Amino acid sequence: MDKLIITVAPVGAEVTRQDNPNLPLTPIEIAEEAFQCQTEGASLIHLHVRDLAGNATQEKSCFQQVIEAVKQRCDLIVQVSTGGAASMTAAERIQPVELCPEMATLTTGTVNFGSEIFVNPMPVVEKFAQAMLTYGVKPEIEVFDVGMIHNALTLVKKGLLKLPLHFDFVMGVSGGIPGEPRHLLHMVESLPPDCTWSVAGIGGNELPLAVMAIILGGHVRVGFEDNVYYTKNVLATSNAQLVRRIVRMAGELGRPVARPNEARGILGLNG
Ligand code: KMH
Ligand code: ZN
Repeated sequence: MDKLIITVAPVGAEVTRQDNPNLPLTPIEIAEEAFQCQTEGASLIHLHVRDLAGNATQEKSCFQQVIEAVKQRCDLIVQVSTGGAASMTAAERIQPVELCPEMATLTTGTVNFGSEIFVNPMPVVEKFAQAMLTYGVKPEIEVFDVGMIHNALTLVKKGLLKLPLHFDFVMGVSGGIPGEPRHLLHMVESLPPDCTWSVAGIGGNELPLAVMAIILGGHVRVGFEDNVYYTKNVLATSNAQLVRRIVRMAGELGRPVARPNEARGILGLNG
């Protein structure tokens, strides 16, 4: 089993300070949180960013500022979101890929997203995949439902994605696949050999699915984008607190945690 890669998603496009007052929003705050999370054991940061008014944006210059601030404070693998917010256009969402980050997300299908629709028709997904090839960015396939795995494998056949792929199973979104163990097992069993995967459980799904991933040889994503609570009705004090708990549980379960450069090796990012 590989060492455990812990991804932190410290701020999503939808989460607000009303949900958790400890949410980092500015470049300095996100970079400080990144540093604290790396100190605790994270090796990858999944990034959404905000404009000066605190609104979600995919503006390249805003991403650049945050990426520079993060890189000054720590060595985490930077993965930009191309999902953005459900209301954004594809042209808006793809912008940060042009900054040539180490990784970017690629959602391979459309899904209901609460009361909205997260729109990803295949021609758009193909365009995003082509952009990632052009800019030398490793995709993380964001899977909100099981058909998205098969869509990704179709893109492999078309030469737009390369094996082995890294998948992230986002489980428990209202409209997507529920966060039940049997669904995680089915998705893991649907992957081609040598692919890697992580799980991002939404809300109360975060911790049980993380424990399953630790046991099964997958990897784990935590953070305020997915879950703002530490336990039921108790808000997390920071993203780092959520990372620390996963490190502790991995230790109890005998799974060593990967440092950023070890995670780069596992994900094939070295050169
Ligand atoms: N905010 C969601 C609509 C991603 O980052 O790639 C999409 C999302 C996925 O968060
Ligand atoms: Zn995201």
